[in-house]
Amino acid sequence: MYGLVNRALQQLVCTHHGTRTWDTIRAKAGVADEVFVRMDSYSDEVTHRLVAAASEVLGAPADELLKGFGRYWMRYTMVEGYGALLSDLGPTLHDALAALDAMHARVALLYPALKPPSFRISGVTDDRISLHYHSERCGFAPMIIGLVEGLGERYRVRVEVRHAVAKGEGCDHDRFDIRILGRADSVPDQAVS
Ligand code: 1DX
Repeated sequence: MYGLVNRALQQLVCTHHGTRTWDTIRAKAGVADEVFVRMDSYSDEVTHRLVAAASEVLGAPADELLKGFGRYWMRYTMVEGYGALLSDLGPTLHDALAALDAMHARVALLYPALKPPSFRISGVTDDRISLHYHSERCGFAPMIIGLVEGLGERYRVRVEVRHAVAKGEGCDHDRFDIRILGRADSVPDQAVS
């Protein structure tokens, strides 16, 4: 994956736990890079090893870290100058989820080494959406939960995301069942941290 992903992970850990903790994680993961180059390609293994090491060092399940990383990615890419890509996904969360492939197609025009995941929606009602996630990659499903929660923050709606079907359980992709619980205005900000 593009170095941007590992940069985001580094930034997330450094912000919450400091650079010394990051160095411990990096050493445990056996990753020599002190910085990641945004537009260089790295093996997915680097990201997986960093998440596994972070899980050990921080004493948090890897799935939880990936979920938090998904939420963080939405804010990080905004701040790092990719906001425009994410700002015209449409007026509602439904629209945004339906527009993810088009968004990735635009990113891939700019960054040809991108191996974008693919998303499809089904079962749409006013407050429910199923999101089908196809990817060449394995192990990132928990991050998708956080990404959808992060999109929810963007649209100021409270969402509940359930990993309904995991890839491999007789299915070639993951499915997430999303429920929109209401406007986010009334939520205490623990939902944002
Ligand atoms: F629901 O692949 C909302 O490298 C979602 O299965 C999901 O193949 C938003 F400059 C710039 C660059 C760079 C911008 F080239 C990426 F470096 C991409 C910014 C997407 C914002 C996908 C990152 C493929 C790298 C992938 C989990 C798991 C997708 C990460 C989340 C908006 C992004 O992203 C999987 C790669 C961007 C860029 C967004 C992703 C690669 C997503 C989402 N992906 C690189």
